[in-house]
Order: sequence, then structure tokens, then C-alpha cells
Amino acid sequence: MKRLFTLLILLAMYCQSQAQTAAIDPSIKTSKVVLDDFMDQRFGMFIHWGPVALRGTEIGWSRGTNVPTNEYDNLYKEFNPVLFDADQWVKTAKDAGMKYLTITAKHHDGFCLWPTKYSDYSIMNSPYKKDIVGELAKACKKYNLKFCVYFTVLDWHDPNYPVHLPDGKISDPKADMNKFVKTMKNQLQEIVTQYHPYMLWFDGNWESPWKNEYGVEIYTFLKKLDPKVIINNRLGAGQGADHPNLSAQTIGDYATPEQKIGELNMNHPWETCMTICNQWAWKPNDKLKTLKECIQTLAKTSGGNGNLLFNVGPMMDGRIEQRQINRLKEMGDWLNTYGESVYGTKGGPYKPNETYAATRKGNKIYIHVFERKAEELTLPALKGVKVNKAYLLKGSKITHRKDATGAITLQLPAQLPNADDSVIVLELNTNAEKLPVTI
Ligand code: FHN
Repeated sequence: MKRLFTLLILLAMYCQSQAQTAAIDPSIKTSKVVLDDFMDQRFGMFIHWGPVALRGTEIGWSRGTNVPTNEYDNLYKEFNPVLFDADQWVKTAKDAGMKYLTITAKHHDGFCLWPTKYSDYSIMNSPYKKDIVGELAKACKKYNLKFCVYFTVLDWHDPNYPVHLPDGKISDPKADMNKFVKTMKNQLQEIVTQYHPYMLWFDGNWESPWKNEYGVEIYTFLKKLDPKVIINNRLGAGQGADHPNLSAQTIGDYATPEQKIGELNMNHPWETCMTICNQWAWKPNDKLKTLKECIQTLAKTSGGNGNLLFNVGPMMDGRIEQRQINRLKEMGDWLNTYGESVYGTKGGPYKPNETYAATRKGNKIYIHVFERKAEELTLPALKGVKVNKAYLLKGSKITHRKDATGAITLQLPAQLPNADDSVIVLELNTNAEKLPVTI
């Protein structure tokens, strides 16, 4: 009995020590001003790329599964993307209406797309021998996009990281996590001091070798290098189910729901990451999302008060597929007309649904109408609100009325101007951003 009691005391002390060490000093956390600026951007490009494009299989995950490990680890010796043009990639993002770009500088396979001094497994030892990360940072500056970097905290290629295969359970006794974290800090210092990323997108925090304490150490280290750098919520230890969540204990600044539109949340910043096809890295003949899916995903994400980080996978020669470029341009054309209802808006006050989503700014509510199911669209009542004017954004007046319950009914035109998302503006007698969310 006495031994059990002692054991329980020791366990409680260990848990308390874990909780104490796994906490960020609130004074160094990214400010609301910086995070509000990030959330105003609303739309970014995610890029998953590396020598694995030579096989068209998934980055990291196909190492030792679809592609034999040794073959995968030697792909870099053939990797020579001579058609890579950073300006072209960044212009594609800009033409899509994207405001930031996030590149996988280092994914789970450990290959580094910049000339790191801390690993030979890098682009500088491929036939290409140029700094991909640096070129993209330069092009983002030239075209006024915010440059961001994806960095994995698991590395199946690094002998100091204990796990060497996707979801591998085997822990390598020769591994040394202290050396691994030291290398990570050195590489992050290279990235932050040489390329000054606006945001760092960590990933791979679900395997057992990664601990919250490492997350605290890295977050604190990064904030000393750049107090303004934004950091996602995948630096502390956590599972996939944690990606959409953010709490005071989270090591990171915003939540990252993946391959799904996040829930409407007015309390903390979040960004959905999603592929324009199915695979993150390039895959021949992969299924490309329709324009309707793309535009309505962006509208529902914004309607939920979140950002959309939309992923392309460039090909082995350095080009992004023309069909992906075309789809993104179509999104940009939609944003050229309706961007006012996305950028710098807040989500709500209505929760997104299959018929419409809502965003708001100042005294305006933007109703994103996805399809004309009837002649009229009725919106739930908004307490104390009077609609002074209603009209199609960049279009004609919309007849509206308020019924005895306060519900707002809009008379839809026979033909909506956009088959994927037509935006109706409601000009109110009050500040729309202050309205409570109405389900
Ligand atoms: O394992 C990665 C995956 O390859 C991809 O990078 C996504 C992007 O968010 N994140 C991880 C899966 O959750």
C-alpha cells in the first residue's frame, strides 16, 4: 500500500513537472495585432515539393511503402527541376488572389530545399544546386506576397530521430533526440535569419519521440530570433485530432484543421489546409477539385472566420501543372469581383451551410449565395438590426423585407450572376462585426 502511495505521489509530481515545463511565457506569444493581420489575408498557397515528384507518390509517406527506402533516399541524385521558376510560382499564387505562400522547406523525408550547413541531404547536392527556398523568398518579396515556411518536427531520414519509417513503431536505439533538436534549431536559425518568414508551419508532432518540452524550447528560441514570426499549433506534441483545436496551453498561435473546413470560431485564429487535388505532392492524373468546390471552400472558410491554405504539388521539372494554374486563375477571377467579401472580413454572423455563407466588415454583411434553391432566401433574424440597403456586390438592387419574427427575406434575381458564389451585400444600421453569431 505504502509503495502504491509513493508511486502515485511520484506520478503526480511528474505530471505537474510536465505541465509546468510545457508552457509558453505569455509575454513572448505572438500579438493579436500580428495574428489579426494574418487572418485578414484569408487565402494562401501551400506547396508540397521535393525529389519524390520523380515518382509521383506522396511526399514522406511513400518512403519505404510505395517506394523502397533506399530508392526514395537517392532520388535527389536525379532531381534537376530545370523549369523551376520562382517568379512563375509566385505570380500563379498572386493571380489566384493568394496573399501568402508556404513551401515545404523540409518534409518528413528530411530533404532540405535550401543550402543548409547541417545536412548533406539537400538541394545543393542534387544536380540542380540552387536555393529553392531563397528563390521563393525573393520572388514573394518582389510580388508582395508573404513568405512562409513548412518545417517537419519528425524526420524519418535523420539517424538522430528514432523513427525511420512512416508510422514506424521501431525506435532506433542509436538515435539521439538532443542532437536532433539541436540540428533543428540550427536549421531554423538559418531559415529565420536568411529568409525572414512571415509564418512557420510545423508538422509531424504526433510521433512518440516528440515532446511538448521541445515545442516550448523551439517556440521560445524562434521568438528570440523574430518576435513577430507566426507559428501554427503543430509545434507541441499532439495528434491529428488536435489540429483544429487551440487553447491557452497550446504551443502555437493558430489552429490547423486539415482537408476539411474548420468550424465557425470567433475566438481563436484558424487556417484550413487543403489540397487542390487529392495528394499533397504531385501525382499524375490526380483528381482536381472543381471550381465550385474551390470557390465554395474559400467562401465557407472565410464564413467560418478562418483562412484557407490551398495546396499545389509541382512536377519533377519544376512546373506547376497547367490545369492547376488554370483553376487557381479562375479563383483569382472570382476574387477580382468578390474579394471585398473575403479579404479583411470576419466570419458570420450566420454559420456557413450548403446554401450560403456570411462574412462581414464594418456595417456590411456579405451573403455568399451558392445556389438559387427558390425565388427568395430567408435569413435568421438579427436582433436590433435594420437592413438599410441590399444589393448584389458589383450589381443591382435586391428587394428585401423583414417579417414579424425579424427574419430577413431577400428576393433573388431569376439568374444569379455567378454559378458558384454570388455575393449579396446587406448594409445595416449598425456595426455588423459586433453582432453575435446566429446559428
Ligand atoms: O503528414 C503530413 C502530410 O504529408 C501533409 O504535409 C499534411 C499537410 O498539412 N500534414 C501532415 C498530415 O497531417
